[in-house]
Amino acid sequence: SRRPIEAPPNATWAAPAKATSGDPVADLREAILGKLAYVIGKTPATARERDWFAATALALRDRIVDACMDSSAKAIPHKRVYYLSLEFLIGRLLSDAMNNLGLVETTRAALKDLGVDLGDVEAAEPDAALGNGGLGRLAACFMESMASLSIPAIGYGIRYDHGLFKQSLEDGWQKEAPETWLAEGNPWEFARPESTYTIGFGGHVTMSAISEGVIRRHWQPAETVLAVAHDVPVVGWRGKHVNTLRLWKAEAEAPVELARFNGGDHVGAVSARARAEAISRVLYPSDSSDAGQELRLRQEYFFTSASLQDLVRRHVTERGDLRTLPDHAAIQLNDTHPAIAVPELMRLLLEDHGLVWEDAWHITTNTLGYTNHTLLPEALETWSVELMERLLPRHMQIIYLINWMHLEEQGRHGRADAAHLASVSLIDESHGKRVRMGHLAFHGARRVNGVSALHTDLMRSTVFKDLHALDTDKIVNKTNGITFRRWLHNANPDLTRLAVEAVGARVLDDPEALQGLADYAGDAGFQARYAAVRRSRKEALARIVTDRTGISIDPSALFDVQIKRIHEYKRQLLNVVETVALYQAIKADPNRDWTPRVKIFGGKAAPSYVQAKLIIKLACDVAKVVNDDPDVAGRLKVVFLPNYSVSLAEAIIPAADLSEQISTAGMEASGTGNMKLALNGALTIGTLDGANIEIRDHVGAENIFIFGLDAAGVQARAAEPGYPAKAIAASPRLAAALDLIGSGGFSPDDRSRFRPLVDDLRHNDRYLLTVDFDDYWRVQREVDDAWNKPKAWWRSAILNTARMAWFSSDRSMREYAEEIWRVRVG
Ligand code: T68
Repeated sequence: SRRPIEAPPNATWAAPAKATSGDPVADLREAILGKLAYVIGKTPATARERDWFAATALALRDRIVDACMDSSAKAIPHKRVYYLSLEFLIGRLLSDAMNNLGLVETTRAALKDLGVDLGDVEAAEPDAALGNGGLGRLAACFMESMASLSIPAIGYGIRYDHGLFKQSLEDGWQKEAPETWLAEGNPWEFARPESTYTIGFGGHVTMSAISEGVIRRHWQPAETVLAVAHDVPVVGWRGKHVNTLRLWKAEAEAPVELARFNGGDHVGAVSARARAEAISRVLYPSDSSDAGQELRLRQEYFFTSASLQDLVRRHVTERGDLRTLPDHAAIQLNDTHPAIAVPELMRLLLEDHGLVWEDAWHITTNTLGYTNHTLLPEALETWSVELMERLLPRHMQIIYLINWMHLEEQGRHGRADAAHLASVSLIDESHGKRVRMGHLAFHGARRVNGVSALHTDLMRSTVFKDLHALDTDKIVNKTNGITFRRWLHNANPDLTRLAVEAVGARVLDDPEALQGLADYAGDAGFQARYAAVRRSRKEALARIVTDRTGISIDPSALFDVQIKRIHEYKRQLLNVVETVALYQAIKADPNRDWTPRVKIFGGKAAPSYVQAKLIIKLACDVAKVVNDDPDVAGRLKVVFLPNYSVSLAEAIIPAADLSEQISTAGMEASGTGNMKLALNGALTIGTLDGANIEIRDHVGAENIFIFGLDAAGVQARAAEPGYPAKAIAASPRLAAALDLIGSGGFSPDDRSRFRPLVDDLRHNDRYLLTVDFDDYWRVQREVDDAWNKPKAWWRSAILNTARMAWFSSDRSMREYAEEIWRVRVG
């Protein structure tokens, strides 16, 4: 069943990386020229930026391979982490690679010798947008931190041909176009056709008696697809350790059905191939699950099965006995997308390796861990039993058996009342039979974690309450983190230089050393330099804004930033309504000394999320009116930057003065953008939600702007009938802003355009925007005042940078390693 082996498209035949001239710049320059000539087939005269990028990446990849061969990683590690994630939002890799190898200046100089600017080359790298948002970016940060901490790890995911769609704004309406990051190949990856696995779908289950009284079941899939490995090396800080991100590409067993082709059916001859390859064609663009779509379940099973087959094969090769799998492998499920791993690992152990049920269950439940990222009911994955039976009949049998034993166990412990059984069952029978993937992952895992302290508490008290009661040690908290190499060193080299000058170079190796910056928070000279760094990043962002939107913004204004997926619970609409209220207030009292602000928005909406797209349109329509109104000139500007991405985030975050983290309390599991912005010295305006609470605890309540209801307050208020009407009646300012929006004040061409948004707020307001509005307004005016006291403002900003040290993903990974994976660090 192996596919025919072709030469990998990205094979390299150039000279070995270890050149010997003794001059690192000359060596790298020659290496780049060699790649340009012999891999890309171009001369410096004909090379485009994209060619220089590919040549540079290939030359650096050789260095990574050298680091890999040099490192002790050659020896079989005692235990490996396998991080299964349907998304890895890695963005660009060149600056990570250069920085972690200590080759930024060497590369800059080598390219300069060739008349090429490093910045242009970096800009020519397409973002690998293999994820939607926080969950996918978290996986990328974790991979970098594991490599930096020398935790042996393999990340497993899908090599999507098309990552997250490109967003454009046509007259303020979001339009989606396919993303094509692989159009010119991927110089970072190694195709590994020798690591190819067969993945089955559909069919039926047969039985055979293997000895007296022992029956084995065998799945006979109706359809098979190949999963072909493509490896991207992930190099850690100072090149000490290299891990692998293994992404699976779907291929057909037969590239063409020759008989059909010869019979004249030229299209039909490749239809099976198209169906197979569809699995790794596109990333699902929704950041809450696309309920029930068959292709989505095929993607989930495809990459989970390939990954488990791969790691089981590796374990058998290295250790022989599968019974020791829990000692040598920790498999982490990033959300429920790979939760089918529970029955799949059971199936592999039972059917392919002949283990008995009890042993297989022991191995499974001592190897798997599950991370939950949401409690929103509509985002909790379930699959209809009907679809599962059709696509994965053997897995459905195994799930039923697991569930049967699980419920029997409840009976034995005297917990057999119907309500309890219905609540802990892996099958939801309330509206048709559906498999609850969260329950399945929970039951199959040794540890289950939330991603912030509040979120973990809410897991225990809400969605997983009854499962939690069965084993109160199972749920643990692992607050998210971000890699400082990407989000401080690479995104903000000037600030990093300042930190190094203040507290020493060890800040590069130890995020905790950033704390030392606190000593300089009140120092006027340091404040001036810190502010100058911010100023230069704001000027750079202003150029990008003008380039991409035609809007000119003043770098001396307060840059107020909300960048994240567009979602009602994240409440971009609250920010827009406050913008409208501010616009009205300035127009009513133009002579007051208003604090100049630029409101900057960025983010994509799921293509089918009508309400979210209307919020984008509203932000754009408000921007048009506000930016053209001479009455507010110099005080208020509004910008919606199109096509928000990892690389755009790297430009926006160092330029932000204010970070908007304003979700309805209890709804944002953690947030990680909040951490990136605070690390770069933006002050947060936010609710007591997700990791905001822990950020406040670290930076100090006097260095953050908190407003609104807390999670308990939200629960209580949401139960009061008619709360939006009451809140609007009590707030003339809110009422006026809603009236203006609802009556077409920003949409003269279609006066009823925004009625659906306003009507929803008046009559429904699931996210309690109306209830939090007045407090948000009040605290925004505190922000205005604070901005006018620069000494105190910069002191707070510097303290934010210093005290965000704990939010390094190195800390997160250490905690996972010790408390979930039981794997050695370093
Ligand atoms: C985010 N979740 C959380 N989901 O919203 C955020 N979902 O609070 C948290 O900080 C982050 O995860 C990391 O823990 C997501 O980003 C998705 O992207 C997603 C994608 C597909 C299906 C469901």
